[in-house]
Amino acid sequence: MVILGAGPAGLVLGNVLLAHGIDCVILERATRAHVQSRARAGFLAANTVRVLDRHGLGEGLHRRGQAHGTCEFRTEGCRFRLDYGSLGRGEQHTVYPQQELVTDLLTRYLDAGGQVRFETEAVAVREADGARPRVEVREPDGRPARWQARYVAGCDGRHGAARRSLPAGAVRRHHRDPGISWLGLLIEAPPSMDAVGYAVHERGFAGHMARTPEVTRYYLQCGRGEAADTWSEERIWDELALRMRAGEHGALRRGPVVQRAVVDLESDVLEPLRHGSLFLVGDAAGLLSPSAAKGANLAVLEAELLAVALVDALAHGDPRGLDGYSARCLPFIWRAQEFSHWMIQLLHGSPGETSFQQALRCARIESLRTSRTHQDWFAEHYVGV
Ligand code: RFL
Repeated sequence: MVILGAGPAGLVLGNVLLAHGIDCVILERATRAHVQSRARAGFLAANTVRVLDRHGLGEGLHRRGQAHGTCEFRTEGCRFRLDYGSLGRGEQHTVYPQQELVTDLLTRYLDAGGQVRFETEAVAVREADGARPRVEVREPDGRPARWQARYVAGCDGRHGAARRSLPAGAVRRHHRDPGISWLGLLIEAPPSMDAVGYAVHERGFAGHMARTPEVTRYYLQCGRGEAADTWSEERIWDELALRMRAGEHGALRRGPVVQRAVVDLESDVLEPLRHGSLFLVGDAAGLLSPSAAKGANLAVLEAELLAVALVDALAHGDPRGLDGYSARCLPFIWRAQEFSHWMIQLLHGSPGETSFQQALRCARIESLRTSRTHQDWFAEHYVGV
């Protein structure tokens, strides 16, 4: 079995396969240090924790993760909190930085004797429609090489070799781009409040999310095509304070900006998630905008579903799980997409928004503030995958 990519998807898959005695190798383009320090997600859903626990992979997050169950909305003239951890199904998030989860999964996989080839870039997957697919790679010294296996799992993200190798017409790509971008910031400062903060402002959205007691993620809606480095620290803090209405609701805790990147809130889903012997998992299967923090959670869920199906096929000669993999995953993916897009509509005016659309958005926020039924629905989808 060849796995492309050592992100959450590839590492959960590798760990479960290894625990069931399935021989596998992970090919990873980046260095180990890079993989272990790439800060992205932080909010793990209750189901993600259950999946990781089922395979003995949750020890670190139970030791160092923080339970989180409150979000706060700030709009013109109104601020309210939802204790989503006690609404809906009563489930909470565990805040645990993605790079720490990846480090735990990688350490566990290597300790169990798993193989990872770092700095080995998959260039193409060939003959995926047959029973002996081949992965062409560039070795760390730049030389070409190839790996062959019964199956290949494409866990190499949206720009990876798995997607690139799909022949035209093999899968359908559903795509949506609402034309909105966020400047994602990691700031070396404690969280400014004990809740996820969503600020809806006429100058654009601003968000606040805890990561660790020392580091906080902030988002600022920015113009499409704007370069992250054109934002000075002064402008960042001015906009954050203005949009989060710090004057009214309390000052933000400042610190150096240690990472910045512009993220376009694009989404897509490939269908089916299989082409012959090549399976798509995580961001390679579908890209979610970070508006509802679902990407890493879906990656873990899909990796488990594929792992179980591969164990049935490779250890017990039963291919039915693999045949059903795509149909099994897609409803989860579409539910997550639906909620992510609902969040996008709630938090931003679309470019060219009419006064009518703006009033609808305010009415939706008001409903969320006042309707217990709406709050339960929100909580169930916000934490659920
Ligand atoms: P990853 O994590 O991108 O890992 C893919 C791995 O494949 C390697 N790779 C290759 N290796 C070999 N050959 C090639 N040709 C290769 N091409 C790529 C890469 O180096 C990498 O190591 O994909 P995976 O495993 O599918 O996991 C997906 C998640 O990382 C992603 O969905 C989340 O980070 C999304 N996301 C969030 N998700 C959440 O669930 N909760 C959050 O709070 C959350 N916050 C976020 C996010 C994503 C963000 N960005 C940067 C888009 C916040 C941000 C800012």
